[in-house]
Amino acid sequence: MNILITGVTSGFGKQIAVDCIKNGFTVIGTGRRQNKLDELKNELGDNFIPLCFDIGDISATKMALQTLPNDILANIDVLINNAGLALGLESADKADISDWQAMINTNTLGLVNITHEILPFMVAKNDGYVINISSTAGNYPYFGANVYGATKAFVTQFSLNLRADLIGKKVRVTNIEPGLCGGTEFSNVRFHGDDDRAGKVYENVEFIRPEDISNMVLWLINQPKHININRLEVMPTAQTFAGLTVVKDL
Ligand code: NDP
Ligand code: 8X3
Repeated sequence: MNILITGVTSGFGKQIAVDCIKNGFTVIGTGRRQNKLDELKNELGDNFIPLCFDIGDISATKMALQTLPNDILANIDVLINNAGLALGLESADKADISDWQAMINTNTLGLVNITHEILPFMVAKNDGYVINISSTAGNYPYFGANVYGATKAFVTQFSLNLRADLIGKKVRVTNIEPGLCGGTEFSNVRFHGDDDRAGKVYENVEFIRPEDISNMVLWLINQPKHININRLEVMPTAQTFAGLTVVKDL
């Protein structure tokens, strides 16, 4: 089985890549950091094919995919659209426009571009699986999530619309919507390298771990092909839906 995972240089993507290799799959793993991809190649061996490119850059994405042997590119069994990021947690009026643009480029345009490259091969084979990593931030608003949450709402609706388009085809689509997950670089990236602030997000909380997300992905992949899990929303037990805030004497 050939699995293309975007964003394997840390977090969920890395854990999913490690577990997929353990299960005997061939993993095509992407990211922008060549050194991290090299480390993974050393660790994971021949069944790991690294591809270094910025997913927000459509021509770089196309060029990277074209370096794959034809029999692999045309035979991706599972595409896991995981690469993504949040930048900033300011209210919209104080946010940095370049942060917003980077999130849109990566989380929505990047995801759409690579899906557009791979999906026709799956449809031609009448076999395939697209797993998109969205977020609870796409389902519920919270302070400072402004554009990040909006990009994830896009991912969720894109997943559901892909399912609608793929009626009559044996190509499955699942949208995974996690809440608070630690053990990744997510908050370090969100806070632009302020690791102390990032660490505080996870203090005294039993958060979801990359292993939990990877287990879910393997469970999904192992479901019989006549079943499509449309969406999987998962939070730590310690987290629940946002309350509706009321400010008195406004
Ligand atoms: P990490 O920051 O640990 O991993 C993100 C991965 O995405 C890295 O491998 C990074 O690689 C890659 N990536 C980011 N931007 C780009 C880009 N422009 N081009 C190519 N690759 C890119 O975060 P997580 O593992 O936590 O996050 C993975 C996904 O899960 C994201 O989509 C995130 O939004 C989502 N998510 C995370 C949650 C959490 O609480 N952690 C909860 C819900 C969803 P590199 O830097 O090498 O390019
Ligand atoms: C990541 C989870 O709650 O930080 O998507 O938005 S959250």
